[in-house]
Amino acid sequence: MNLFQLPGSPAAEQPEWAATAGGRACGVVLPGYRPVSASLAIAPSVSVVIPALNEAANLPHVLGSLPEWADEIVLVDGHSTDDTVAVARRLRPDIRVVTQRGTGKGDALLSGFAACSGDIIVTIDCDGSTDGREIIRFVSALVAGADFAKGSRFASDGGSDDITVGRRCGNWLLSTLVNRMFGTRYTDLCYGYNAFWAEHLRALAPDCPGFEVETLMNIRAAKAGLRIQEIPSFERSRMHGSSKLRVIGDGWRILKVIFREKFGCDQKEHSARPVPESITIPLLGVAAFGAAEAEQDFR
Ligand SMILES: Nc1nc2c(ncn2[C@@H]2O[C@H](COP(=O)(O)OP(=O)(O)O)[C@@H](O)[C@H]2O)c(=O)[nH]1
Ligand SMILES: [Mg+2]
Repeated sequence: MNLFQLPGSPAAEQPEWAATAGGRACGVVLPGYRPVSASLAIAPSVSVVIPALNEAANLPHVLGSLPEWADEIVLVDGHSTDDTVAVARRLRPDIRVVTQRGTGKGDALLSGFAACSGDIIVTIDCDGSTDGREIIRFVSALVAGADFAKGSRFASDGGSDDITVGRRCGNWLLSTLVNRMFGTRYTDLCYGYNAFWAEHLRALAPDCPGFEVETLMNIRAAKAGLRIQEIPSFERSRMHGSSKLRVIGDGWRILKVIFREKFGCDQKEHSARPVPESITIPLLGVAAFGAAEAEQDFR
């Protein structure tokens, strides 16, 4: 069943509620709708940010899994020594390649966010473990009312072929710590698959260099009172190459960021933190119809 009016359809067939349905709809059928599934059309533009450090071999799979309705793909190269950039450009001539200034995944994401022009920003890894076909779940949750759609390998039908026993235990301990300290109900703290409205970049302010970036964003989303929805996601094994994460070193950085966010800085200081000049906060022209696919479990 069609739950929305697409441009070009006879006006008489448009259901009365169509112009007002959806939390952010504004009473008119806006240009730019595009169908993303049989029951969902969106108007907001979607940018996908992919941090990549020597991931040339994984790029065909990663780029091939992205939905064609994504407006912008931003690859953030971490000074790769393989042909990551050349392969990306060959596979997707329209891809935006950003070279990060510093090092680390957090630094890469910040560079990528600054280059995005979309209303919605999705982050996805470049190791072949995260499936671009799940992006619809994240976008559905956002257009249905969430501010921050947070991937989780441990919520309902999520899972992982990639995580080791040690990392699973560490993630559980750190998630439990954050939940106790910040009153959240996160099931997965350290996962790279997330999405949010670009207007919340200032609140999320991911100003850290390394793998602690997802933890920082999750904590700041909670501190800013954003509506957070966990999205079940399945993480497959990395396809080629090996993980850049060091369990002890990066675990320690994550622990430090948790305590810093609790005891080291107040909200006033945080919201005053500068955002790179090139981050734009686009005006939203959003309407969501038939977002039945999105779960309404705001955390
Ligand atoms: N640009 C950039 N990307 C990075 C850096 N470190 C990791 N990444 C990317 O971040 C993603 C997750 O890294 P990965 O090694 O798979 O970590 P894991 O999933 O936690 O084991 C991959 O796409 C990496 O290429 C970095 O310093 N710079
Ligand atoms: Mg990985």
